[in-house]
Amino acid sequence: MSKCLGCGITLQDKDPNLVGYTPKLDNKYCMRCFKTIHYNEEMKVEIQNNQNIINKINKLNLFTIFITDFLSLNKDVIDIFKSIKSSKILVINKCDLIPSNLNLEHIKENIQNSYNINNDILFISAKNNINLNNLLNIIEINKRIILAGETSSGKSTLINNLFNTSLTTSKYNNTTLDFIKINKDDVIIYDTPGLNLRKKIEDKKIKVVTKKLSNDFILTIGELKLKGTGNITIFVSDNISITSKKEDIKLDYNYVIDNNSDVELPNGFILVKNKINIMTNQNIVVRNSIISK
Ligand SMILES: Nc1nc2c(ncn2[C@@H]2O[C@H](COP(=O)(O)OP(=O)(O)OP(=O)(O)O)[C@@H](O)[C@H]2O)c(=O)[nH]1
Ligand SMILES: [Mg+2]
Repeated sequence: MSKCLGCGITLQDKDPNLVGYTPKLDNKYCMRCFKTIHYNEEMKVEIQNNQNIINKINKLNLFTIFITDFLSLNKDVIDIFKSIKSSKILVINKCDLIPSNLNLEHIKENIQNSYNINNDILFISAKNNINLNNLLNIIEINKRIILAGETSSGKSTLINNLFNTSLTTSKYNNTTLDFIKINKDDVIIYDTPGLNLRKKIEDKKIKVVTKKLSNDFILTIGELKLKGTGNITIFVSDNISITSKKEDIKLDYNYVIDNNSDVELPNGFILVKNKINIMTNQNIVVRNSIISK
């Protein structure tokens, strides 16, 4: 049975409604990849179970490059990173989007402290070829590698750039459907299906917005509603809407947030430099700030 070169799924010519369909079994790509590559069309598939993917990664037990990006980094992502048993490195991709006034070395130390991890962290841009030589050195040393991480974090883009492969990449979620073993000279690298932790949206730009909170107006950032006192700076994907208006709703959760903290958001975070009091419509997770001094 041959596999699609783009997403790793086993090819089949029986059912156009199932994954892996191609009208001719000697085609190299499935219909879904063909449509993604040529028409940038989204064809949704059933989402795979994260734990199954993690179990398979742990069973292979190879050096793991775990990819995330600056806005996606949160406790859920780090918990999954920690659950990978082999030697590993945390790679923060899409560093081309990080505001240039932020110090990456400083952020790296803060991430290690905030999340209590002692693994190495590397900032790269798979798309813009930033810092890829350092990653290549790590790959050369370890030789047998798994690339894992959230969907749309840029795993397949990275492999294509490093090894001149033609894996399917797209702005949509769940592009890669199965483990894909790539052999290049003396290196073996596995691309893997992305993990699904929340709806990942396309990150074109990071929006940085400073707001003065008030008890009279409700600030809405994506699905989070809050009011309170003090100043905050919001770092989110520019697709996330931020509005402030009078609203007659009850906010049930009360928080005092300390100096130099971040409130995690699904696609970003809120920087709190000086202590604030807020009320919110949902539970929030707070960490020691990864960018504050
Ligand atoms: N700005 C920016 N975008 C990137 C970078 N790397 C990848 N992308 C974009 O991120 C999106 C997802 O890339 P993929 O390589 O398909 O991501 P993936 O991790 O393989 O996704 P799955 O196969 O769904 O797990 C695409 O739109 C890429 O162009 C980067 O370094 N910077
Ligand atoms: Mg992929």
